[in-house]
Amino acid sequence: MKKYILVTGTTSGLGLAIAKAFLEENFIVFGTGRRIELLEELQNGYRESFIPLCFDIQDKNATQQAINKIFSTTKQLDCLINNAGLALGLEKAFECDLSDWETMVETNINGLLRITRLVLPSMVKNDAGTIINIGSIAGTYPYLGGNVYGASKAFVKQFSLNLRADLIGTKIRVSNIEPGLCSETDFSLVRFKGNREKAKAVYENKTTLKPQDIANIVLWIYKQPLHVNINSVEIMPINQTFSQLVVK
Ligand code: 8X3
Repeated sequence: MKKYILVTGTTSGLGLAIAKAFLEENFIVFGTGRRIELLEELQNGYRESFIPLCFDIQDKNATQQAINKIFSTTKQLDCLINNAGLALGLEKAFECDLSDWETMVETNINGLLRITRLVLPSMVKNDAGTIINIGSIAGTYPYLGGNVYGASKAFVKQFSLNLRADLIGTKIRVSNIEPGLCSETDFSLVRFKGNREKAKAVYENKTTLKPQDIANIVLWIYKQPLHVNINSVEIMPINQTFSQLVVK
């Protein structure tokens, strides 16, 4: 029997690598994103195995319509990967743009909440399913300019744990993956609003995680025996580590 998975944010980076990993395992992948041409590129490669859902995760009605489309195709969504999210700006809290904060909350928190809430009842009904949220080490370790981005990922972390609490007695699994520095994504380009120089400098001369590293871990979590729930996985490249507390 075919297995169905929904991956949000599949036009680049982690979402693209995760979608491909599951496509290679013969899943039917619903992939969301705003850039239709990139979704179509993926569809051209994988034909009917990839079903593009082109919409903005900030749009409540469009989200509902996309979820309706999924459930008109299958009654059993086996897995939801909440990957779509973004960081905007790296300014200090008293200098940054308030609308950037609102966009991050709307995407990283509200977008994720809406999709999860719309998908959950069918998983509960089927008493099966896996939800894997893409958090960040920024949800645990504060850094200068991380303000609302980090806070939104702390939300994802705690929401994942609280979902586990609510889903006691069901066979639904919930995991949160918290990657550190990861290149070959649009993350920094988006954070620095298209400034390629600044985005490039974040990764220059550094060993970084790659989207494929995260995709491998997502697949590993999914493939665990059904009684095994990986609560969280925190991943950094070998050369990223902790800094001491600052005293001034
Ligand atoms: C991305 C990791 O450290 O750049 O979520 O915030 S970090």
